[in-house]
Amino acid sequence: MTSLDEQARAILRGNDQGGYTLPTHGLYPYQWNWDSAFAAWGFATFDNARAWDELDTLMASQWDTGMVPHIIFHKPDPGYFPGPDVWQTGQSPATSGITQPPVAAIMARKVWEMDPEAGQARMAALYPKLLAWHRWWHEVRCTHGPAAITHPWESGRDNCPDWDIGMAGVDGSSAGQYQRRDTGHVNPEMRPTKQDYDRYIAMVKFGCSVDWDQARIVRDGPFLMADPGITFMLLRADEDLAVMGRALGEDVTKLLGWAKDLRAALPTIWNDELNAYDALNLKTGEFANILGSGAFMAYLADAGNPQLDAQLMRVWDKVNYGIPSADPEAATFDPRKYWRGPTWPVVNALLAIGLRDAGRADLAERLRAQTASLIRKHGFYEYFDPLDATPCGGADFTWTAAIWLTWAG
Ligand code: 2M8
Repeated sequence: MTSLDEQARAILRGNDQGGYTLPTHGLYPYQWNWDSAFAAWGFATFDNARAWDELDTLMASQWDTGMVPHIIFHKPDPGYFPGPDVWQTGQSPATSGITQPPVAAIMARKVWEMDPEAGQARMAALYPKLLAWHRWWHEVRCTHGPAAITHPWESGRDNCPDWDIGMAGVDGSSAGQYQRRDTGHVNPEMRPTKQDYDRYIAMVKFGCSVDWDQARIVRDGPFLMADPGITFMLLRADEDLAVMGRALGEDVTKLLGWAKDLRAALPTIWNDELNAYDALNLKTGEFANILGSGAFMAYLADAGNPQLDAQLMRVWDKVNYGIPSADPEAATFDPRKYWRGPTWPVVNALLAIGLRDAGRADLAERLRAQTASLIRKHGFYEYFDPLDATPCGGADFTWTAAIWLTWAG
C-alpha cells in the first residue's frame, strides 16, 4: 500500500459520518446521492460491509414514489445553501426534492463482485429498492424517450454549457434574497454565477409550490432537458441491475424492457449537426449544440460509434489531463469554472469503465495515467484544470479518493 492509498483511505474514514459519507467537509456537509455510490465502491477496497452500509443509507431515504433524492440532510448544517428549510419536502430525514445520476446499481454490482459471498444477502435486500428507483426513472422521467432532468443539479454536471438553453427559459426573479454558502468555502470565480443560482433557486421554489409532484414538475416546471449523461448511465445501470437480478433468481423481463425502450430512444439525442449525442431542450425541441462529457458516457452503455470516437480524440487532444467537462474548442469553455471545462476524476473513472468495455483498454489506460498524475501532483481535489492541472474546488474529496483506490491508483 502506498502513502497515497493510505491518504485515500483516511479521506474516506475522515468524511464518514457513520453509515454515510460527506463529499467533503465544509462545502458539502450532507449525503449526496451519486457521491455515496462512488464512496461505496471506494470503501469496498478495504471494508466491504461498510460499502453496503453506504448504499443502504442512501436507499433508506427513497421516497414512496421510488425517487432517491439528491441530498439527504441527516443533520442540520448552516454551511450549505439551499438547506432543508428551502426544499421543504416534508421527508424524514429531510431531503432535497430532485434526484441525481442513477449510478448506484453500477457501483453495487462492483461492490458485490469484489466479495460475492458476503454481498449476496446485502444485494438481495437492496435489489427491490434499486428496481423501484429505476421504475421511477423510466415511468416518470423517460416519457419523452431519453432520460429527462427537471433541474441542472440532477445531472450532477451542474453548470455545464449543455443546460444554457434550458436555463435561459427560467425566470430567476422569484428567487428572492438569499445568502450563498458555496462561495465562502471555495474560490467564487470557479463556482456557478449569481444568475445561475437565482434560476436554481427559482426551480426549487417551483417544486415546493406543487408539493414536489413530479408529474406537474415535468409538465409545467420551468426546465426540462434530455440528459445524454443520465440516459447512458441509466441504461448501463439497468443492465447491471438485470445481471444482479438474474443472479438473485428474479424475473428481470420488465427491467430489460425498460432498457430496450431507452436504447430505442437514443437516436433522438443524436445531433447530426454536432455529430455527437447532445442535450435536448424538451420544452422547445432545440438541441444544445454543445459537446459535453455526458455524450461520452455512451461508451458505458455500448452506444459508442466512429463519429463519437473522433470527437473524443479531438477534445482529448486539446487538453493535457483527462476528459474536459466541456468542449475546449467551444466559446463557452472555461478550464476552471466547475462543470464548464475542468476535468473530473470521477467522470474519467466512469468513462474508463466504458472504454474498457468497448475494447479500448489503451484509451482507458491513458485516461487512468493522466488522472493519477493529477492526484499525485496535487492530492484528492474535487476537480482540476485540464490544461495545467491546477487543483480546484474542495480538497480531500470522497469520490476522488474512492476512484484512486478502485481505479486510478
Ligand atoms: C455539486 O453539486 C452541488 C449541488 O448538488 C453543489 O454544487 O452545491 C456537483 O458537482 C454534484 O455532481 C455533486 O454530487 C455535488 C457534491 O459533490 O456537488
